[in-house]
Amino acid sequence: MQLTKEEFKKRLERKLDNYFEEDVKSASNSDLYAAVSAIVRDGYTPQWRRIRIAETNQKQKQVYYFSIEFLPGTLLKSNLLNLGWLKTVREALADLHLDLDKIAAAEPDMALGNGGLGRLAAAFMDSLASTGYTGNGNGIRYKYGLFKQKFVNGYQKELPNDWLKKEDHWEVRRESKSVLVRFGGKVNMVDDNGWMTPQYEGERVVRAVPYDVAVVGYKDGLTNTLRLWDAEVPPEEELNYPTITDRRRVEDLTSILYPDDSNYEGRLLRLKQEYFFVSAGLQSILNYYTKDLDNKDLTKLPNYVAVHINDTHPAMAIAELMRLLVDEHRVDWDTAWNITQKVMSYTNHTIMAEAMEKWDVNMMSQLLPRIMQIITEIDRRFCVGLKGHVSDDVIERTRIIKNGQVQMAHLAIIGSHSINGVAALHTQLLETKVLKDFYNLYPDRFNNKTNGITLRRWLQIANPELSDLLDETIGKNWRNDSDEMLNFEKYYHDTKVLHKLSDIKLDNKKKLAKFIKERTGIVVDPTAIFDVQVKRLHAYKRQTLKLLHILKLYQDLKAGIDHPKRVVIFGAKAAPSYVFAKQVIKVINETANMINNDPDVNDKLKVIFLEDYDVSLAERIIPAADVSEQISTTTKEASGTSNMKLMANGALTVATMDGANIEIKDAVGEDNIFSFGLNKDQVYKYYAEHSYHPREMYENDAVMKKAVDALIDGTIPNCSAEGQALFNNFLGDNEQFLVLADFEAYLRAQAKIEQTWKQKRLWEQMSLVNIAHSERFDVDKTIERYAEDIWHLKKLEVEKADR
Ligand code: B1N
Repeated sequence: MQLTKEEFKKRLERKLDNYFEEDVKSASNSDLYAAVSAIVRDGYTPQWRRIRIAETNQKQKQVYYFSIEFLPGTLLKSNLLNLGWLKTVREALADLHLDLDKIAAAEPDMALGNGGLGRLAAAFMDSLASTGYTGNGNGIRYKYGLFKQKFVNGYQKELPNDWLKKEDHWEVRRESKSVLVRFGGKVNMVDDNGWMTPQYEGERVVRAVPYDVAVVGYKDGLTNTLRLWDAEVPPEEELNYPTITDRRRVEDLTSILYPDDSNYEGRLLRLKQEYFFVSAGLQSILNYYTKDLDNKDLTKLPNYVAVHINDTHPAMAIAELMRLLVDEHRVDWDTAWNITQKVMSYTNHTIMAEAMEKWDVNMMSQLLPRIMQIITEIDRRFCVGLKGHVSDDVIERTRIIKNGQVQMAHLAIIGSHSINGVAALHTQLLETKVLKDFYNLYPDRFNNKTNGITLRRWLQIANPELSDLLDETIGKNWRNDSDEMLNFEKYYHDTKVLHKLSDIKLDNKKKLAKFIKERTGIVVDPTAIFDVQVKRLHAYKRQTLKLLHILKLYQDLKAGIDHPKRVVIFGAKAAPSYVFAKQVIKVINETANMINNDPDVNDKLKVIFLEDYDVSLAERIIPAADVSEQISTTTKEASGTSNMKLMANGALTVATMDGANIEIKDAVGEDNIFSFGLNKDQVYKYYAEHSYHPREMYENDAVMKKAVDALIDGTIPNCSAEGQALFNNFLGDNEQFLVLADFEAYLRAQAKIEQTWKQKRLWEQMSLVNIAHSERFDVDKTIERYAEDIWHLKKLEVEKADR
């Protein structure tokens, strides 16, 4: 049933009255949010139930996406959009003098992820439901999401993100689906009627309780499930947890999300978290298979179940499925291994050495004795199988257990039928460099799946004005079929459309300017170039290169050399233990302070570092961007996804030829992107020959020297130690991110940006081309490729959504 405005108003009154004894006039935004979200829940719940029944009846294969992070952001507007109710509800509320955006702002972000990896997992959930595949998320219900970032004297401080303080309106606790997960103790193998069976002694038993969140597909899509696990003391084990400390240790298991992005720390609690959600997820899958589907033949499991391992964090799924099959279901090893490999697939998200998970054998043996035995056996058989077929060196390099450590990527590869990278270059580097030995062993397992983004959120929700312009020009069907966005290119010479495009951008920039004023007190000119770098703070992402450019612009302005007005906007969190990243934040903040308060600069240049970048803030910044900064050291950014969102919103990209930037360039053509910098061969040449000597570059380039010296000559107040740290880093022999090597090329690219900015029409045309070609990064296309090539899914047959 399509919801009418009148019907919505009636329901709203009823909910407000029932829940809060309020009416629309007296209710707070938070009450209104609770009431509207309840109406939304009522809207999808019947279908959610029907889909589960259809799944069981049709026995279609399902994918389970295992990820230690999911980063959906807020759900109210996206659920409204996907139900087809967004416009109606917005208008009905307006009739009542209420503002949907203000009501929606009462929802805390569901920030159970760090950055791109977690956001991708959330995008995949939305897309599976929207394209009609039954796909389920499996993850952790962290009590505290990613920390809230505050700046105090320019330094990053972290505050807990207690997102569950207010009740979450989307989750449903499913106590009946709870399972038990075991840690520690000793394991003895005993002969039970000819089957070697583990007997556990002194282990700790934790209860995993699932909280299900509905994933509402777009329009005629499905309603799928994101299952997040919480840890509790099992009622039957109360006596084994006599003290508060004992109990707290159980609760701690799911209390925090590790705030590291593209990095790895071998902490015991993290290992516990990984096993916890992997074991719980697999047990619930096997319960569904053997009980709900009433299937006793586990050799058929791969026809019904695909498990996807999102980076190595859930790689223990391979050993845990072996354990469940062999120990609990008494499947023989070879058969179990065959099943496991067919079920499992793995995505690699980084080639950064410091992000590669390796667990200490002793730690794993103590925490997960049976899992360690199973991994040891997998490793042994792997080595035996290769002996004589390849050199011993290859075996040594590829085996799972080495130097007292378990290499999780090796486990993931050996136990999966598919291994993919997240952009063409990244996959190529996996095949030819990082995982070369494995590629030689199993060439057929490797494939590329370039990332995608939820265009629905980044256009229809974040940029409704641009979405309306697309409707007016190319018709509305792009909302269902993103291919049609290519038709927007036909308006390349249409002056009216180009003007509209720039009016919309200006409007979005005014809104952001207002927000910046409210948040920081700083006034920015909406007609300036809005130059945006939003992503985690990481040395390889090179916010530092942007900083050097800012210093150069500042020095020019001081010397009377003119530049078009520019507002540089940063959003970035640093991992709390990442010293260098935090030093960069401090120096950028002090530089911003200096520039923003220098009367000589006037408002020619402003630098705004917005606190606490998250999905909601992204929705404000991205539609207002003119320039998208994608300036990582080539080979280091696996894909990037902010590059795609910014492009879809008409920002022009300045980019190294790294990650998916290359594919953006392929899509728009070289005239519609500002590419610069070292290519991958040049980068690897520096590494191979140890021939990067930045000091020479610095001594021989007066402009570079002047910008870099600003870090240490007292130009920037209040950060001499941090400035010195950056200075030393840039000039260090063989500095691995090659910041100074790209400096000059970056300045040239920025000069070209200034030239282009002065040709307003050309800028608008380039922007239009970028919007049109962002269809290539529609996550639904990515998901179709996963579904077809890796998971082998068919779409579920359901009656068209009756919502
Ligand atoms: O995954 C994104 C990519 O677009 C980015 O290029 C890539 O950097 C990012 C350990 C990670 N790689 N590795 C992580 C996150 C958390 C963690 O604890 C590693 N994130 C990425 C999506 O493919």
